[in-house]
Amino acid sequence: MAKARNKLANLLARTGSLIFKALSRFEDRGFLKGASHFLKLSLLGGLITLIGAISAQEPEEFATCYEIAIVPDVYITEIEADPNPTDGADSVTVRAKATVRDALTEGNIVTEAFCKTYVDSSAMIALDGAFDELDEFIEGRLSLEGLAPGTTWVWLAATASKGVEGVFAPVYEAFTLHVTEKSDSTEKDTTDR
Ligand SMILES: [Ca+2]
Repeated sequence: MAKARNKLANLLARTGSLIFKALSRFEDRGFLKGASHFLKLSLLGGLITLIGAISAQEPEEFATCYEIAIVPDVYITEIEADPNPTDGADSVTVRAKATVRDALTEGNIVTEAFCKTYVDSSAMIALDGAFDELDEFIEGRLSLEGLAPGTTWVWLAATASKGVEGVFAPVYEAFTLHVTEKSDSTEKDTTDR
């Protein structure tokens, strides 16, 4: 019974969208301007009520869509790349600050940090020598070989000792890197002449 009702609701929804499309086409072409608009709205209202009524009779088969908010275990802030723009460099140094979100959980510290581009990825180090605190200043180096001039992304992420790694973590923070060719003034002068 539930399945049949489901099917009916689906069929109605599909039929509704077909009629809706057909009426919209008329409307686009200037036919039945006011009429189709009115029809469309009342038809749509009716269908929604009907589909709602059919679906409402169905407490046993219940589907829920979750929108999951992905919250990082570690916030990455103060991101900078050197040099940026890259000015022909073959690699960049990436620095940032990593801070555990859940500072109230005892013993929660930043344990690892990573950075990556489309062409390279790297583990980052704690600038003070050890991952052992709630926040760490981190640094990594990324090769730019194979990256065409233009704007590209650098992603950074870090893990926490009391995080939920393996579920959604690490969550990467994106940062814009401007890949540019070397602007050599001497060379420019030569070409200009
Ligand atoms: Ca440290």
